[in-house]
Amino acid sequence: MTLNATTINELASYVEQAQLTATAIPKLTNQHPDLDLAAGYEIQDALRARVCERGERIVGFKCGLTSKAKMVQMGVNEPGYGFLSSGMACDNHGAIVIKELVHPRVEAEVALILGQDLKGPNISAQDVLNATAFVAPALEVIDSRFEAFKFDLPSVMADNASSARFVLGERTAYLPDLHMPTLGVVLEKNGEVVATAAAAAVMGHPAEAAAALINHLGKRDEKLESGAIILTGGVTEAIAVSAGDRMFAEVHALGEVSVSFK
Ligand code: OOG
Ligand code: MG
Repeated sequence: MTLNATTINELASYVEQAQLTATAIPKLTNQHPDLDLAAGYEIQDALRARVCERGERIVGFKCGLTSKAKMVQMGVNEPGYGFLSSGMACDNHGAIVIKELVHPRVEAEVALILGQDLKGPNISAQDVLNATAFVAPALEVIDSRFEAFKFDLPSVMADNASSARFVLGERTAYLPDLHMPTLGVVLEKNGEVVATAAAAAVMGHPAEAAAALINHLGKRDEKLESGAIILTGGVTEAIAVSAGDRMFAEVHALGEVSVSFK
């Protein structure tokens, strides 16, 4: 790790304030060029502790930058991971207050909900599927706190992988005959199709992304608990939204999910 504990805590507080006040800040590596990926995750851990101190619960984790479309859009070539807290969850077909966010973008994702605890580092996609109780269509609202939505991997992991809000559609019990890679995903903005993909866009299989997340956490001696929600990553590029917009996604065999912005 490249930064000392005091700096890690100060940066976690800086990012937290940017999140709470919906204020754009320069990416952290501008001021701290020695901030590496390990330090980025240390800041994310300190941020997680602060969110829990505020009374929120951790309800799951997310994978980010797991599809080619997302990596190309953001100019990054490796996935990253973040936590999902109770305050980020929004009702399906509900509304999000846009003033609480800096410059939100919406992604269509496949969510998995575990029915058993899982701990890495040697978890396979098949292990994930064996432990999966439910699947659901999801919309993730990401909101980089960094100016112009521009960052590098250490900065974005310090900002909890741009996590802001998420919406789950109805959960379906996961049955092993569901072939996830060929599930079609259609993302619409205000009734117009804006992006399409198959779930295989995420590392060939969304469970591969979930396994990578669990192995990442396992290396840090953390497990995912039964009931945890896993967002496996946007299957297409993220779509910018403003007040009045409604985003809708349908995932074949899983159903629909929508959210509007006011
Ligand atoms: C990082 C988070 C990406 C995804 O699903 O790929 C993400 C970002 O693009 O700001 O959530
Ligand atoms: Mg995402």
